[in-house]
Amino acid sequence: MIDNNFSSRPTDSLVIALAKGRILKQTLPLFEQIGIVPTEDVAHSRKLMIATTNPKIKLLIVRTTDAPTYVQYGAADLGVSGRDTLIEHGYTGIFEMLDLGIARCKLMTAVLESVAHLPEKRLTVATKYVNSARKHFAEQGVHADIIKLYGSMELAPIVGLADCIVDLVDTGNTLKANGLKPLDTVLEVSTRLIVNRVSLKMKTDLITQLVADLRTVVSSRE
Ligand code: PRT
Ligand code: MG
Repeated sequence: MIDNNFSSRPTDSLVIALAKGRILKQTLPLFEQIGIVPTEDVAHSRKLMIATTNPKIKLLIVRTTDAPTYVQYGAADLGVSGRDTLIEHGYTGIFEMLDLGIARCKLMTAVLESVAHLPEKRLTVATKYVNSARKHFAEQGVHADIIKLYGSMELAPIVGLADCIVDLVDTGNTLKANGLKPLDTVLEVSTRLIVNRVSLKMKTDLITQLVADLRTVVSSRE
């Protein structure tokens, strides 16, 4: 059991884990509106722990799939992560506080354009989203062997590795460019603000205020 050792941590400051890439790009403008601006250029800096204009708040810049893990173990009090990633992680030690409404997309099944519908046999499915895919096909009563891939999922049906893939779709251009088409929606995805369960107890006032401020910004955008 990992000791989070919260007793020796300052209760008057917060560490927030932010996923690199599109989530980071879309989160920074929200944070800016509540007075949290990184003191250096996050996109170009090699630093992974970055101070902000709010002396109580530091940012950790992490891999997309690692954000929930930093929050789970209390290395970060809060985090920003896609619902896709959170469901794969399983929400252990984590509460979801707010839907930030950014980086929206869908987790979908997809097949070669020439395929009219999924064959009625045991399927081979390639995906990075093993848990979501397994649950989806179980709910449909379809036997599916899942092959875990870490990227370039679109290749799998082309080279005969899988009958179908489960991947994120936004405009659909990536599927189309590879001769694939989307079939069913597995999950509606957007980016969520998450909190470590112990941090929420120890730093209730700071966290409640931050969530309230962000909620105001998010609802003013809807
Ligand atoms: O580097 P990594 O493999 O982790 O992912 P990435 O660099 O593609 O994305 P990143 O790290 O910037 O953010 C990933 C998170 O953004 C996901 O966990 C989602 O919550 C969210 N998100 C929203 C997306 C997309 N939209 C999205 N379209 N993440 C990835 N995509 C990719 C998708 O995987 C596919 O390759 O974009 C392609 C499809 O886009 P369209 O527009 O061609 O359909
Ligand atoms: Mg990336």
